[in-house]
Amino acid sequence: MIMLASLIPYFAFIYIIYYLFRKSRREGKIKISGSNINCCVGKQYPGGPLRPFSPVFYEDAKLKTAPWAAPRVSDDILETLPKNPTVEENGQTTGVHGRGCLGKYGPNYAADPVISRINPDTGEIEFALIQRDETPATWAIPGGMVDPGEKSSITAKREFNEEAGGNLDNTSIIPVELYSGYVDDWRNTDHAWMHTTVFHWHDANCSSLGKMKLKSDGVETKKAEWIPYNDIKSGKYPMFADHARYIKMAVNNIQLF
Ligand code: RP5
Repeated sequence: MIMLASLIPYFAFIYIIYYLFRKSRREGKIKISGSNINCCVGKQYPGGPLRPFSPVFYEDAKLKTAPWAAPRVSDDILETLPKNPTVEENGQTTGVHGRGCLGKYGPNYAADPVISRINPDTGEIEFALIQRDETPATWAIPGGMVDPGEKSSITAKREFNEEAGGNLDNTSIIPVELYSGYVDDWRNTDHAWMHTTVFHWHDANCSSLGKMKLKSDGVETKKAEWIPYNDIKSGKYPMFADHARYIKMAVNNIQLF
Protein backbone atom coordinates (compact mmCIF):
# COMPACT_ATOMS: atom_id res chain seq x y z
CA MET A 1 0.00 0.00 0.00
CA ILE A 2 2.75 2.43 1.02
CA MET A 3 4.63 1.52 -2.14
CA LEU A 4 1.56 2.25 -4.31
CA ALA A 5 1.07 5.62 -2.60
CA SER A 6 4.67 6.55 -3.36
CA LEU A 7 3.95 6.03 -7.07
CA ILE A 8 1.12 8.61 -7.15
CA PRO A 9 3.36 11.65 -7.88
CA TYR A 10 5.01 9.67 -10.67
CA PHE A 11 1.64 8.84 -12.31
CA ALA A 12 0.43 12.40 -11.79
CA PHE A 13 3.54 13.71 -13.58
CA ILE A 14 3.01 11.31 -16.53
CA TYR A 15 -0.65 12.37 -16.75
CA ILE A 16 0.21 16.10 -16.79
CA ILE A 17 2.74 15.56 -19.59
CA TYR A 18 0.17 13.54 -21.57
CA TYR A 19 -2.52 16.19 -20.99
CA LEU A 20 -0.25 19.04 -22.15
CA PHE A 21 0.79 17.05 -25.22
CA ARG A 22 -2.85 16.40 -26.23
CA LYS A 23 -3.78 20.04 -25.61
CA SER A 24 -0.89 21.35 -27.72
CA ARG A 25 -2.03 19.20 -30.65
CA ARG A 26 -5.58 20.54 -30.43
CA GLU A 27 -5.15 24.25 -30.02
CA GLY A 28 -3.53 27.15 -31.77
CA LYS A 29 0.11 26.67 -32.43
CA ILE A 30 1.63 23.26 -32.84
CA LYS A 31 5.06 22.15 -33.90
CA ILE A 32 5.28 19.91 -36.90
CA SER A 33 8.51 19.17 -38.74
CA GLY A 34 10.20 22.04 -36.94
CA SER A 35 7.73 24.64 -38.24
CA ASN A 36 5.72 26.97 -36.06
CA ILE A 37 2.23 26.77 -37.44
CA ASN A 38 -0.56 29.25 -37.12
CA CYS A 39 -2.64 28.91 -40.24
CA CYS A 40 -4.90 31.84 -39.57
CA VAL A 41 -2.08 34.33 -39.96
CA GLY A 42 -1.17 32.58 -43.20
CA LYS A 43 2.34 31.48 -42.25
CA GLN A 44 2.77 27.77 -42.64
CA TYR A 45 0.25 25.02 -42.64
CA PRO A 46 0.58 21.27 -42.64
CA GLY A 47 -2.27 20.72 -45.13
CA GLY A 48 -2.00 21.22 -48.86
CA PRO A 49 -0.88 18.54 -51.27
CA LEU A 50 -1.90 15.03 -50.35
CA ARG A 51 0.72 13.13 -48.43
CA PRO A 52 0.79 9.41 -47.62
CA PHE A 53 1.69 9.82 -43.95
CA SER A 54 -0.13 9.92 -40.63
CA PRO A 55 -2.03 13.16 -40.17
CA VAL A 56 -1.86 15.36 -37.07
CA PHE A 57 -4.96 16.76 -35.40
CA TYR A 58 -5.24 20.55 -35.72
CA GLU A 59 -8.01 23.00 -34.95
CA ASP A 60 -7.17 26.66 -34.66
CA ALA A 61 -7.76 28.16 -31.20
CA LYS A 62 -9.85 30.98 -32.76
CA LEU A 63 -12.57 28.46 -33.67
CA LYS A 64 -13.58 28.19 -30.02
CA THR A 65 -15.00 31.71 -29.96
CA ALA A 66 -15.56 32.59 -33.63
CA PRO A 67 -19.31 33.17 -34.20
CA TRP A 68 -19.06 31.66 -37.70
CA ALA A 69 -17.54 28.39 -36.44
CA ALA A 70 -19.51 25.25 -35.57
CA PRO A 71 -19.00 23.70 -32.12
CA ARG A 72 -16.15 21.23 -31.83
CA VAL A 73 -17.03 17.53 -32.00
CA SER A 74 -15.48 14.72 -29.95
CA ASP A 75 -12.81 12.44 -31.45
CA ASP A 76 -15.36 9.60 -31.70
CA ILE A 77 -17.82 11.71 -33.68
CA LEU A 78 -15.01 13.12 -35.83
CA GLU A 79 -14.20 9.64 -37.10
CA THR A 80 -17.80 9.14 -38.26
CA LEU A 81 -17.99 12.41 -40.26
CA PRO A 82 -17.68 12.50 -44.05
CA LYS A 83 -14.09 12.72 -45.25
CA ASN A 84 -12.60 15.13 -47.77
CA PRO A 85 -13.60 13.57 -51.13
CA THR A 86 -10.07 13.91 -52.54
CA VAL A 87 -8.68 12.06 -49.53
CA GLU A 88 -11.26 9.30 -49.93
CA GLU A 89 -10.43 8.97 -53.63
CA ASN A 90 -6.70 8.58 -53.10
CA GLY A 91 -6.70 6.76 -49.77
CA GLN A 92 -4.27 9.43 -48.55
CA THR A 93 -4.35 12.43 -46.23
CA THR A 94 -3.99 16.21 -46.39
CA GLY A 95 -1.77 15.87 -43.33
CA VAL A 96 -4.41 17.34 -41.01
CA HIS A 97 -7.31 15.80 -39.08
CA GLY A 98 -9.98 18.10 -37.66
CA ARG A 99 -11.00 21.43 -39.22
CA GLY A 100 -7.65 23.23 -39.34
CA CYS A 101 -8.77 26.85 -39.54
CA LEU A 102 -12.04 26.29 -41.43
CA GLY A 103 -15.23 26.91 -39.48
CA LYS A 104 -17.21 23.83 -40.40
CA TYR A 105 -16.67 20.11 -40.70
CA GLY A 106 -17.37 18.88 -44.25
CA PRO A 107 -17.83 21.38 -47.10
CA ASN A 108 -17.33 25.07 -46.29
CA TYR A 109 -19.36 26.92 -48.92
CA ALA A 110 -18.03 29.97 -50.76
CA ALA A 111 -18.95 31.91 -53.90
CA ASP A 112 -16.65 33.56 -56.44
CA PRO A 113 -17.59 36.46 -58.76
CA VAL A 114 -15.51 36.55 -61.94
CA ILE A 115 -15.88 39.94 -63.64
CA SER A 116 -14.31 40.52 -67.03
CA ARG A 117 -14.20 43.28 -69.61
CA ILE A 118 -12.60 43.97 -72.96
CA ASN A 119 -10.31 46.95 -72.53
CA PRO A 120 -11.33 49.33 -75.38
CA ASP A 121 -7.79 50.74 -75.68
CA THR A 122 -5.87 47.47 -75.86
CA GLY A 123 -8.57 45.02 -76.97
CA GLU A 124 -7.37 42.69 -74.20
CA ILE A 125 -9.53 40.68 -71.82
CA GLU A 126 -9.12 41.97 -68.26
CA PHE A 127 -10.34 40.60 -64.93
CA ALA A 128 -11.30 42.37 -61.70
CA LEU A 129 -8.98 40.81 -59.11
CA ILE A 130 -7.86 41.48 -55.57
CA GLN A 131 -4.58 40.85 -53.80
CA ARG A 132 -5.32 38.96 -50.57
CA ASP A 133 -3.90 40.41 -47.37
CA GLU A 134 -2.02 37.31 -46.29
CA THR A 135 1.36 35.69 -46.79
CA PRO A 136 2.06 34.89 -49.57
CA ALA A 137 -0.06 37.75 -50.93
CA THR A 138 -1.61 35.90 -53.87
CA TRP A 139 -4.11 37.42 -56.31
CA ALA A 140 -7.67 36.17 -56.26
CA ILE A 141 -11.21 36.49 -57.47
CA PRO A 142 -12.90 38.58 -54.73
CA GLY A 143 -15.00 35.72 -53.35
CA GLY A 144 -15.98 34.75 -49.84
CA MET A 145 -17.97 32.49 -47.56
CA VAL A 146 -21.72 32.00 -47.98
CA ASP A 147 -23.63 33.30 -44.95
CA PRO A 148 -26.24 30.97 -43.39
CA GLY A 149 -29.36 30.93 -45.57
CA GLU A 150 -27.76 33.08 -48.29
CA LYS A 151 -27.94 32.14 -52.00
CA SER A 152 -24.47 31.75 -53.51
CA SER A 153 -25.32 34.22 -56.32
CA ILE A 154 -26.06 36.84 -53.64
CA THR A 155 -22.83 36.00 -51.80
CA ALA A 156 -20.85 36.48 -55.01
CA LYS A 157 -22.28 40.00 -55.48
CA ARG A 158 -21.91 40.93 -51.83
CA GLU A 159 -18.30 39.80 -51.65
CA PHE A 160 -17.42 41.65 -54.84
CA ASN A 161 -18.95 44.85 -53.51
CA GLU A 162 -17.18 44.48 -50.15
CA GLU A 163 -13.73 43.36 -51.28
CA ALA A 164 -13.29 45.09 -54.63
CA GLY A 165 -15.35 48.22 -53.98
CA GLY A 166 -17.53 47.62 -57.03
CA ASN A 167 -21.28 47.40 -57.41
CA LEU A 168 -22.95 44.37 -58.93
CA ASP A 169 -26.39 45.10 -57.51
CA ASN A 170 -28.02 46.89 -60.42
CA THR A 171 -26.29 45.40 -63.42
CA SER A 172 -28.40 44.15 -66.31
CA ILE A 173 -25.67 41.67 -67.27
CA ILE A 174 -26.84 38.14 -66.49
CA PRO A 175 -24.10 36.01 -64.90
CA VAL A 176 -23.18 32.54 -66.13
CA GLU A 177 -22.49 29.84 -63.55
CA LEU A 178 -19.08 28.45 -64.52
CA TYR A 179 -18.40 25.90 -61.81
CA SER A 180 -19.68 24.47 -58.56
CA GLY A 181 -17.57 22.05 -56.55
CA TYR A 182 -14.42 21.31 -54.59
CA VAL A 183 -11.67 23.96 -54.35
CA ASP A 184 -8.00 23.03 -54.12
CA ASP A 185 -7.49 25.39 -51.17
CA TRP A 186 -4.49 25.21 -48.83
CA ARG A 187 -6.85 25.29 -45.81
CA ASN A 188 -8.47 21.95 -46.72
CA THR A 189 -8.06 19.14 -44.20
CA ASP A 190 -9.24 15.54 -44.04
CA HIS A 191 -12.44 16.71 -42.30
CA ALA A 192 -13.10 20.19 -43.76
CA TRP A 193 -12.76 21.56 -47.27
CA MET A 194 -13.72 24.48 -49.46
CA HIS A 195 -16.54 24.23 -52.00
CA THR A 196 -17.35 27.15 -54.28
CA THR A 197 -19.80 28.27 -56.93
CA VAL A 198 -18.26 30.53 -59.56
CA PHE A 199 -20.33 33.14 -61.44
CA HIS A 200 -19.13 35.07 -64.46
CA TRP A 201 -20.24 38.56 -65.52
CA HIS A 202 -18.72 39.78 -68.79
CA ASP A 203 -18.88 43.35 -70.08
CA ALA A 204 -17.93 42.99 -73.75
CA ASN A 205 -18.36 46.69 -74.57
CA CYS A 206 -16.82 48.02 -71.38
CA SER A 207 -19.92 50.16 -71.06
CA SER A 208 -21.20 49.25 -67.58
CA LEU A 209 -19.37 46.91 -65.17
CA GLY A 210 -16.16 47.43 -67.12
CA LYS A 211 -16.20 51.10 -66.12
CA MET A 212 -16.10 50.34 -62.39
CA LYS A 213 -13.22 51.84 -60.43
CA LEU A 214 -12.01 49.11 -58.09
CA LYS A 215 -10.95 49.74 -54.51
CA SER A 216 -9.57 47.32 -51.92
CA ASP A 217 -11.32 47.11 -48.55
CA GLY A 218 -7.98 47.60 -46.78
CA VAL A 219 -8.80 44.71 -44.44
CA GLU A 220 -8.96 41.42 -46.31
CA THR A 221 -7.63 42.85 -49.55
CA LYS A 222 -4.47 44.83 -50.22
CA LYS A 223 -5.24 45.84 -53.80
CA ALA A 224 -8.13 45.65 -56.26
CA GLU A 225 -7.28 46.07 -59.94
CA TRP A 226 -8.21 45.22 -63.51
CA ILE A 227 -5.56 42.72 -64.63
CA PRO A 228 -4.96 41.70 -68.28
CA TYR A 229 -5.50 38.00 -68.91
CA ASN A 230 -2.11 37.69 -70.62
CA ASP A 231 -0.38 38.77 -67.39
CA ILE A 232 -2.37 36.20 -65.40
CA LYS A 233 -1.50 33.51 -67.95
CA SER A 234 2.21 34.39 -67.86
CA GLY A 235 2.30 33.88 -64.07
CA LYS A 236 3.02 37.55 -63.27
CA TYR A 237 0.14 37.49 -60.78
CA PRO A 238 0.39 34.26 -58.71
CA MET A 239 -3.17 33.12 -58.13
CA PHE A 240 -4.85 31.84 -54.97
CA ALA A 241 -6.25 28.29 -54.76
CA ASP A 242 -7.96 27.18 -58.01
CA HIS A 243 -8.66 30.71 -59.21
CA ALA A 244 -6.46 30.53 -62.34
CA ARG A 245 -8.62 27.60 -63.45
CA TYR A 246 -11.82 29.63 -63.04
CA ILE A 247 -10.30 32.52 -65.01
CA LYS A 248 -9.50 30.08 -67.83
CA MET A 249 -13.12 28.85 -67.72
CA ALA A 250 -14.25 32.48 -68.02
CA VAL A 251 -12.00 33.00 -71.06
CA ASN A 252 -13.58 29.95 -72.71
CA ASN A 253 -16.98 31.41 -71.86
CA ILE A 254 -16.06 34.80 -73.40
CA GLN A 255 -15.07 33.03 -76.61
CA LEU A 256 -18.66 31.81 -76.88
CA PHE A 257 -20.02 35.39 -76.90
C1 RP5 B 1 -11.55 29.89 -51.84
O1 RP5 B 1 -11.60 30.64 -50.67
C2 RP5 B 1 -12.84 30.23 -52.57
O2 RP5 B 1 -12.64 30.06 -53.95
C3 RP5 B 1 -13.11 31.66 -52.16
O3 RP5 B 1 -12.58 32.57 -53.08
C4 RP5 B 1 -12.31 31.85 -50.88
C5 RP5 B 1 -13.16 32.18 -49.67
O4 RP5 B 1 -12.36 32.28 -48.51
P1 RP5 B 1 -12.04 33.67 -47.84
O5 RP5 B 1 -11.75 34.67 -48.95
O6 RP5 B 1 -13.27 34.07 -47.11
O7 RP5 B 1 -10.85 33.43 -46.98
O8 RP5 B 1 -11.46 28.54 -51.56
